[in-house]
Amino acid sequence: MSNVVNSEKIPNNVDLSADKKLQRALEAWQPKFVDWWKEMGPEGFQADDVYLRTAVSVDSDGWAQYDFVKMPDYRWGIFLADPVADRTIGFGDFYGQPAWQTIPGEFRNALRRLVVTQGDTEPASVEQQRLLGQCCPSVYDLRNLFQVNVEEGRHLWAMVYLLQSYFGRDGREEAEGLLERRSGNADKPRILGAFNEPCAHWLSFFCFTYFTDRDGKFQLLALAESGFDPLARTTRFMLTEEAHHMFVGETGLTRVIERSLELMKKNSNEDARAEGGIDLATIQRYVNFWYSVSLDLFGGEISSNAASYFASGLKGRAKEDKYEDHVALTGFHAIDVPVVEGGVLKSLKSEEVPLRNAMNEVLRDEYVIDSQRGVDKWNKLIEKAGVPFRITLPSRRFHRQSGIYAGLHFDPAGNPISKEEFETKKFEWIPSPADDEFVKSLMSKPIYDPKGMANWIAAPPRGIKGQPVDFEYVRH
Ligand code: BYC
Ligand code: FE
Ligand code: FE
Repeated sequence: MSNVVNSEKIPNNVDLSADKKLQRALEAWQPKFVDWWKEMGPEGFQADDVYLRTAVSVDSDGWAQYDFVKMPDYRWGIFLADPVADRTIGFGDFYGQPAWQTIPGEFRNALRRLVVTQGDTEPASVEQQRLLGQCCPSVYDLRNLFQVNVEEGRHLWAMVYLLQSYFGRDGREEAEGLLERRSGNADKPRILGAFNEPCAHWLSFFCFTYFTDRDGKFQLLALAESGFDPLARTTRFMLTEEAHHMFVGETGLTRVIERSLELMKKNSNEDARAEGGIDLATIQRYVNFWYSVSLDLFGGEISSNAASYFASGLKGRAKEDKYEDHVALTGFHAIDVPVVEGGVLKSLKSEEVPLRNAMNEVLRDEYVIDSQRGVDKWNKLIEKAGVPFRITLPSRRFHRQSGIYAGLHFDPAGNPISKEEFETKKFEWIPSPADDEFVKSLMSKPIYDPKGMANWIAAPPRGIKGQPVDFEYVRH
């Protein structure tokens, strides 16, 4: 196991004190990060004691410590999963060669771009979520929000460590840039679409952590295969934390649905909204929205960028081991390509795309399957309650802003429709401003009493780390 140093300014298991130049650069970035956190992190809770887990090692049993901490004092550290002895590159043109401990010059730009794109999403999500504490459904949920936030902060540290140690001056500039862009800001937006969307209430938060953090899971799995070993090791450890973020999303949506079903039973018209809950049709619209913007995060269906990332050994497929052919120079992947004539979408045509160019789509396929799992569980609950409604994931063509379906119009089943039809029906399918207002109105009074639980959500079955559900997780 690698040595962990928790006594230094920056906790780490990378022997930071042996590299004074790097240590100084990171220690110079640290106060800027804390300033960013105070400005853009959870608003109104910076002085509170919060019951948080902190990564303190990469030991599979006991990697985290739980204790009360004020968020600006959180010990954001740099942890890389333990090295695999004699690791070789698992895919692409360099298949079988020793993994790289430094960056081959010709891949420097591509790799920097991947690391910056990954890094940019982490602070972006904290910015998107910064006001949610002020409309929280319970102290338990408030704590989970902050847990996700501080860990996204640590993920930013993970990428900044790579930038500062392997990319010289460019890396230092990129590290500054990561603190300068702002989610949703027209002049200096975050890089990827979904990370500029407002996340104004907890229904969006749960959809975000279910769908958007799940893109994180798959992108991290793909980067964990990287031939650049420090990137592989850092993303492998990030995945340990990621599981909790998706847990928050999945159980959050489960509890909203449970409560909705209870409220429907109470109401003579089975109207959950009339009882101060969120009806299933509204939940479906938020699922449609966050799922579709998260599908965009996988990049274009046919992508020469993806092909060259794979060829160069920079970014593989999730769980590359389970594939037989790691070179992927001969295979094809069928993609339904739009046939557009005179600006009008005529039909879809299945095209065999060379596998390397379809790597974004291969990863998206895995994501679609993984996303369906939670949906199936929700539908079991709904079925058990005797309610005929079913939650569905829309077609991957629906409401896309990037890739081959962007700019075209499809219904949730994936049938091509006209722009006019889409405009007429869109608020049956994605949330309207009125939906946002309604959902926000349910959350106008935050619950800061540990014994309380908002009316629109069921209580969780258990608390955190053996504590009761009504434990005072945040001393506000
Ligand atoms: N929005 O070849 P294409 C997470 C750009 S989430 C805006 O299709 P490529 C987290 C693209 O940059 C995981 N622009 O794309 C979750 C390119 O621009 P240029 C984040 C987009 O390069 C929750 C052009 O469109 N990690 O960790 O194959 C909370 C066409 O490029 C978008 C990563 O993303 C978009 N959605 O793939 C906290 C991993 N999509 O070249 C954290 C690193 C594409 O024309 N990134 N573009 O200027 C990558 O692997 C790739 O960059 C992408 C895009 C998969 C994102
Ligand atoms: Fe993250
Ligand atoms: Fe996450």
